[in-house]
Amino acid sequence: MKEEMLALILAGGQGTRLGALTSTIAKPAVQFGGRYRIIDFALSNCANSGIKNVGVITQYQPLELNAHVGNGAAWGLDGIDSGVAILQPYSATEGNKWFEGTSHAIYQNIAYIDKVDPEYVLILSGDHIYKMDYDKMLQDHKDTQASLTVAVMDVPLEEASRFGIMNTDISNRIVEFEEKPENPKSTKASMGIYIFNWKELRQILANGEKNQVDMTDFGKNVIPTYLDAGERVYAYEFSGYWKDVGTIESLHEANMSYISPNNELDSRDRSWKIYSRNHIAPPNFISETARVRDALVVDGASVAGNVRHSIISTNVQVHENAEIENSFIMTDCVIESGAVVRNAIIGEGSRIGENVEIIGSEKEIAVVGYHETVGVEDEDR
Ligand code: ADQ
Ligand code: ADP
Repeated sequence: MKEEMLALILAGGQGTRLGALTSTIAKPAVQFGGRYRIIDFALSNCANSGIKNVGVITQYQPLELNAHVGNGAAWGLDGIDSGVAILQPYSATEGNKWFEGTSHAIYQNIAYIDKVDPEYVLILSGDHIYKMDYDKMLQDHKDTQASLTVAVMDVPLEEASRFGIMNTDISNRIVEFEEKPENPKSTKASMGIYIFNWKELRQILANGEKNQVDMTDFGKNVIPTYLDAGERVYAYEFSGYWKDVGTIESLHEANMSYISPNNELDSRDRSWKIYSRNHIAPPNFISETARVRDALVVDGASVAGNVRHSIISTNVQVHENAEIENSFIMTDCVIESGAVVRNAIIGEGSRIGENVEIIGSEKEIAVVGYHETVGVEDEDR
């Protein structure tokens, strides 16, 4: 089976900066927007861009992610000529060899990629919130006859040192690239989204292994190697909404900005839908005592308390006199009477007891992990 472009989603990083929210769940499987998980954005972009085969490279806490992605049916990726493969690290003969970095993770999956036999590979991160047509990027890659195309965005100078930063010439050819520079000289940032000609990348990764040259990471090793070799490396400029939700604050901010129907992501755009595994739940119920403003309330929720500028996910209960403000409440939580939740993220299945206060600030968002019970008397459980 010959495929033009295979997408590989890197979904294995540990995500330590998300603290309690990634203690048992890989970052791409963390919930978003009341009905999604973060990886839905990359998977939906693939489906909407006409990509048929997607490999999801996992490593850390993959259980929830595997269950969520399943056979890919939710994204229409379960056809005769399409599919999603969950790629897990396996024990090599010399011991347990886990994926070390982004390009090493690709190297470990050469057998799978060869089986699909694509002309091009599209490398994506599983933890970005955005909508992007990868087919346009592929067109650009072909037009410039590039060996490698890197999607780029302009970022604020004070954030530039978190990214791969580059300089380009007038034709958008990358002439300089530095991974997370201390003193960035430009604001053109890599989005960690790459299109490679597979044969070439395969060769470079294999040579690295053979000659014991470090080829662990795309930003640190592979891109500089391409540039040193004089390969045609081009920038593909992206200008829409794009958010790397790697920290609690950025995850909170992305969720809060998602509430408005006129959000920057344009989440109600019907020409580019975001799909997810469908959990059927009864209609949400808003009781007579409830006061709900500026909020997303998802199926199965029942609200009797006060909710303002927040996301109430599937099957959440907000009891009478509970108050929720500027917060993201994940699925299956119970917020009991008199509890106050403000500037917070409450993880799946948690219970906030009567009159308990979970209060953060815009700068320091309060977090409750998964299936936690806060301040509930023993006899109530
Ligand atoms: P970072 O985001 O810092 O920079 P990194 O954390 O190494 O890159 O990983 C990117 C993605 O790959 C993440 O989704 C991560 O979870 C996943 N990942 C990492 N190691 C993995 C492994 N061994 N197996 C499977 N998945 C793995 C990168 C680029 C920068 C660019 C930013 C944009 O290096 O140049 O600016 O992305 O966000
Ligand atoms: P099913 O896939 O049949 O719904 P699960 O046991 O996986 O079965 O999940 C059911 C529960 O999962 C529901 O109570 C629902 O609240 C919750 N759930 C988990 N993740 C999500 C999500 N991302 N969006 C909506 N509901 C979710």
